[in-house]
Amino acid sequence: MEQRFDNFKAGLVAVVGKPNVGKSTLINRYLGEKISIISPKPQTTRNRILAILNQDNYQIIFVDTPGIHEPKHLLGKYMVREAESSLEDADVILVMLDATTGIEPEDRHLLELVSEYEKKKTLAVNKIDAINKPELLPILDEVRKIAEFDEYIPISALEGENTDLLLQKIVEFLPQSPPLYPQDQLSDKPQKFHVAELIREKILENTYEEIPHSVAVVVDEFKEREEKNLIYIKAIIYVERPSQKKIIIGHDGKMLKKIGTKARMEIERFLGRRVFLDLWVKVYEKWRRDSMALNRLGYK
Ligand SMILES: Nc1nc2c(ncn2[C@@H]2O[C@H](COP(=O)(O)OP(=O)(O)OP(=O)(O)O)[C@@H](O)[C@H]2O)c(=O)[nH]1
Ligand SMILES: [Mg+2]
Repeated sequence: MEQRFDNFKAGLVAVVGKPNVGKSTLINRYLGEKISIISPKPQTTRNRILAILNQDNYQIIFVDTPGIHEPKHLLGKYMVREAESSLEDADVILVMLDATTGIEPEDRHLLELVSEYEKKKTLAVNKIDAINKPELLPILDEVRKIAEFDEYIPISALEGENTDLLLQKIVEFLPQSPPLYPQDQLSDKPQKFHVAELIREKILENTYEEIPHSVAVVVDEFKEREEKNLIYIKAIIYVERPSQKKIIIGHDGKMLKKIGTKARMEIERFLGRRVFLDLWVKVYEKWRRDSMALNRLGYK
């Protein structure tokens, strides 16, 4: 029987904010899946990723975006462009702030930018689990001087405080529309993308300083091995310098093994299949500053 969508709502919700405010944490909470990787390091998300929440009477297409910052190289420029362009297509704009840092220049820039859009806008001040409640008021006062929102909601994406209320407001703001994507689809990215990201997440968890930012991961092969009932995945980890390659491989290959084991476990959970993960590390000098390299590594 053909489904009717008389009372259905659907639309794009751009989730924007400076790096590390908790955009991906919030979206994963709503989806109940790790659609986007998360880390305590800023600039974790690098691509615009659609995460699709399907319910009986609505479909929210969350647009997870890279944190908006002052770019220092071509990769950074690409990331900020991905984030800012998501505002154009959005039906609803959700700006996130971090209650623990207050309003910084990057937040101010973004607030000024979104104030130019005549769309439904919600402000979420995140990480309220980590502050004393009186610290919220000065943040909201400062926001009001720069931009006006339809809703102001303090939340904790980590602990789920007020996240239901925020979701309810987002649904209210959605336009009447039939679903925009098939209702069994969770993301706009292929499985290979999510696999590469899960590997990158494990690298972010185990490396420091410049390395997390210098790493790109590409899945080279993704093959069904029916005789063994598993999926063979070959992935290349690109770094910018031989010294970084040495650190990622580690003494006797121990670091790469640790990254590989942790990544494999998450990938198996994500795919619901057994996986053989074959990891290689290669040096690709200055890839973050090279437009051809960015294209080849999936930033296009
Ligand atoms: N205390 C606290 N920490 C949070 C909360 N939400 C997210 N975090 C933490 O903040 C860090 C960044 O979270 P992400 O979800 O990766 O942030 P993001 O905005 O997607 O960051 P980018 O992708 O770099 O732009 C992680 O360590 C999260 O665990 C929260 O509500 N409370
Ligand atoms: Mg993110």
